[in-house]
Parts: sequence; C-alpha cells; structure tokens
Amino acid sequence: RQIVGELREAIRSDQLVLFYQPIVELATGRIEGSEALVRWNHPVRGLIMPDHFIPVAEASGLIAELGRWVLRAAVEQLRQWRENSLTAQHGFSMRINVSAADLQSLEFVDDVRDALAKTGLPPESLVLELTESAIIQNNELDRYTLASLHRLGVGLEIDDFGTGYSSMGYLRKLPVDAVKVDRQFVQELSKDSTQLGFLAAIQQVIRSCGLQGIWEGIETAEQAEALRSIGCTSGQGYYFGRPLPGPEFTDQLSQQQ
Ligand code: G
Ligand code: G
Ligand code: MN
Ligand code: NA
Repeated sequence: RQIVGELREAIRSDQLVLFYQPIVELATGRIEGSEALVRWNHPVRGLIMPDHFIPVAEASGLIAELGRWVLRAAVEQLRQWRENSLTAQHGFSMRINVSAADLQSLEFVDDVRDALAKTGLPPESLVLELTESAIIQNNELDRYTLASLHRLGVGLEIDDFGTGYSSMGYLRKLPVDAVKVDRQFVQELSKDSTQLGFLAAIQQVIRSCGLQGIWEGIETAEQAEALRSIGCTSGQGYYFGRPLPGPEFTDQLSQQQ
C-alpha cells in the first residue's frame, strides 16, 4: 500500500518526531522520567498518532527501522538534557516503547548497546517498555533477547499491566524492574469505592516483588492523592502533563531546576 512507502520515506527523512510525557514522583510532583511517544509529522496530513501507523510498521516489517529511529532520537535527547544539567545525573529515566517484533530481532540488542555507547549514557537511564503479550511470548528468542537486555543493564518495564495475561507469577520470573499499571485501574477509581483497596493490593504485590510501580492515566488531583494514600510512588497522566514536543518538555524541565 502507498502508506508503507510513505512511512519508509518518513523514517528516512526525519518526518517522525518524539513527544515526551512526564513521569512524576507522587509525593513531590517532581519529574523523575519521561516516556517518549512517537508521532508522524506528515507533510500533507499533519500530525498522525502512533495508533495509525505502528500497526502498519509492524505488518510491513518497517517496525525494526522505526524502533531504531525512536531509540536513537530518545537517547540523543536524554544526552542533551544531561549535558545541560536539566535532569538529575541519577535516577532520571528515558522510557521508550518497544514492540514485540523488536524482541524477535537479534540486532535489537546491538542497537541498544550501540546507542548507549555513542551517547555515553548509563544503561539504567534507559528503560524499555514492553507489553505483557510481548514479554510473555515465551519463545526461546524472546527469552534470550530479554536476558541479553537485562545483562546490558537497561531497565525493563511491563507496560499496560493488567490488560493481558497478568499472571502474578510472571512478575517474579521475568527479568523486569518496573511495572506500569494500565490506566483502566485508575480510571475506575471514581466509580467504585472498593477499587482503592484493589489498587493497594496490586501495589503491594508489585513492591513485594521488588519492582517499581508506575500508575498511569492520572487525570485528577483526587486520583493522585488516592494513589499517594495507598503508598504508590510514581505516576503519569494528563493531570501532571500531556505528551509535549521536545522543546516544550525541555522548558518544563528547566522550570523545575
Ligand atoms: O499518545 P499515544 O497515542 O502516544 O500512544 C498510543 C500507543 O502507541 C501507545 O500504546 C504507545 O505505547 C504506542 N507508541 C507510542 N510511541 C511508540 C513507539 O515509539 N514505538 C512503539 N512500538 N509504540 C509506540
Ligand atoms: O500504551 P501506552 O501506555 O504506552 O500508551 C501511552 C498512551 O496513553 C499515549 O497515547 C498517551 O497519550 C496516553 N495517555 C497518557 N496519559 C493519559 C491520561 O491521563 N489519560 C488518558 N486517557 N490517556 C493518557
Ligand atoms: Mn508505554
Ligand atoms: Na501503558
């Protein structure tokens, strides 16, 4: 299809652009990380959201090239923030979304290693967000890739936790460092008063496995306060900030210095 050709051209001619959404420490509101979210700045159609072209990239085999572009752009942005002292040298993480197809590619581990080497970033400052279904595919190659990434020292995070297989057992078995709890859990908070106890239990399981829990989809002060009250430490959502283009996110980082 025509869009495949256009997308290939878009990746090569830098029509893709990364937006960044803050991840904050709930106790203080301080930005402790960012999630990079790709958009396609199409010359005619304007800004296209990833839901419209990631599936095309996955189906056409362009996803590896797209993933490599995202990886390079994200680490370069983080390198610049660090160079300008906009992020703490310790603790701040750049999180990128990794597609299931990336784990199937042996080159992906090399790409990550190269990106870190070129920028001189400590491996733990990069966190790869993987969906449950990608992480739990359970084939030999995926397990090998995950183990290799873990050995490199980059952070591994289960994204959209609670929407897929969600076996609690996986939290202990997989070499992951963090869990991002799907936004549906926070969004159901206001509808049902028993929900908070349920979220507290999820947070406890995550903590007892030694993992960092990040709660996404926080849209109101009440939701943020409720999560704080049950011991959640990290959050993300429109209440704290929408995904912003690099220059605007950079301004936000400057303001908290
Ligand atoms: O704002 P948002 O519309 O950005 O994201 C929609 C979906 O697209 C999310 O599920 C997100 O994980 C996915 N997504 C955003 N950026 C990327 C990316 O760089 N790579 C991959 N594989 N998925 C992405
Ligand atoms: O699947 P993943 O979690 O990577 O997707 C991130 C998506 O969630 C992006 O599309 C982003 O724009 C969206 N998002 C981020 N914060 C919020 C929020 O507070 N509410 C809603 N509804 N969506 C959000
Ligand atoms: Mn994500
Ligand atoms: Na998510």
